[in-house]
Amino acid sequence: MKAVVILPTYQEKGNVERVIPILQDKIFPKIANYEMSILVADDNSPDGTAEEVRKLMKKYKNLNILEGEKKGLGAAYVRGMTYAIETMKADVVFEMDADLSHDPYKIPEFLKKIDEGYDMVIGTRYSDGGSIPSNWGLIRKVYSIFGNLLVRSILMRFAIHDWTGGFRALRKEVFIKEKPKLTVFQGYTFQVSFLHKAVQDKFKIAEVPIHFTDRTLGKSKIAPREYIVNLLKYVFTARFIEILNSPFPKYALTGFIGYAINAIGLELFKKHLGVNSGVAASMGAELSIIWNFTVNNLWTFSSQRITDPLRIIPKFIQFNLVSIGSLIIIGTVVGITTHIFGDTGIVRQVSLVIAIGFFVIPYSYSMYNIFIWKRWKIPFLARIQKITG
Ligand SMILES: Nc1nc2c(ncn2[C@@H]2O[C@H](COP(=O)(O)OP(=O)(O)O)[C@@H](O)[C@H]2O)c(=O)[nH]1
Ligand SMILES: [Mg+2]
Repeated sequence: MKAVVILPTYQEKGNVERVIPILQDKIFPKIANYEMSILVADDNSPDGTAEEVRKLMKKYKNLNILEGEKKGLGAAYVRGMTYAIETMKADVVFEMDADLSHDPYKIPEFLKKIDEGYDMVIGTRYSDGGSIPSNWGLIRKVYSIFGNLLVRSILMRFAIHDWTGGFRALRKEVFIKEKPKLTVFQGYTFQVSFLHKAVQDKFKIAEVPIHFTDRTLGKSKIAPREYIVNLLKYVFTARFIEILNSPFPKYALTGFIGYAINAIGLELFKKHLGVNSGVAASMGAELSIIWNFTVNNLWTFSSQRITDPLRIIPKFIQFNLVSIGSLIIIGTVVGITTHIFGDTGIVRQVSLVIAIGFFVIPYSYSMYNIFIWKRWKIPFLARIQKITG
């Protein structure tokens, strides 16, 4: 198997001089099962980075350089990975900063994960055994930690601890599959978008804890403001598209119609059956529950559809229990708000909307996904999920 370490460089003359000999003389000789090479992806650095690399190429024959226009980090990686895979015939490519922030001695650990069958290996600073530099100021640490936490939360992907880092190894299949989708975000956002696409496509991802060290030579190329704007743009848009493509819009439409069925049912049962309002409302509610269960089962969660007649009845009972939870939520919220703000029509209606929007929707959508149709596998709930059939 062939592995290529890609070093993107812009103005890193002093650093390539140091990192390349370490890789070639100290790391590569220790790796037996891979044929190792380096590809420097330089963007015509004015400081003579490329000349320095060409000098080293006389000594190291598996050192290569690919020069291009400066279009940002992501573009350099896309260009580098394409060249490494198509021309150098790499099976595995590494992303690694050239400024020695990433410890080259960790490379064998990444390859071990690849050997274990993982498709992509992520160096993580924010999990046990990893770290960011202790000499960073408080503000910088907070930015780094919270920025990363924000990405994890918006994308709702908590299993991966470090989204923004750039020390990674991946099989060529991952890049070949994701390359067509990597054209928009060319800067540092490349790291988040690339990883996100790989996660969406269910590539197997492993983590290796790393200690990130501050560079001692040269300057960081990151433009924080531009980076933050692009990053937020990416995570919000990507998450929005994920929600649109999820069962959520169907669930919302079904629930909205269910609400109308409940309201109309209440009036019709009262008028035609002559029952009192409480009974008519309950009948309307049950009709709406039957509607929600049927349509969600046939349409919203069609990929998890329950068809076995023996399972339908217990599932329907479970579904009713979940719905009772919604009723309790609505009763509690409306009860409390009318108690505090006065029992007027406007308070009742506003608090009903709040109860549904902020509590019932997250509650019922999660219950459906976790317990009824089981789209979400939650590790610590696995046993309860099993018991609930
Ligand atoms: N080819 C290329 N490399 C870049 C570009 N921007 C950053 N790099 C390289 O990417 C690596 C990480 O960049 P750095 O500025 O150290 O980012 P930081 O560690 O987040 O501050 C370094 O090796 C840089 O030289 C770019 O536009 N083109
Ligand atoms: Mg750096």
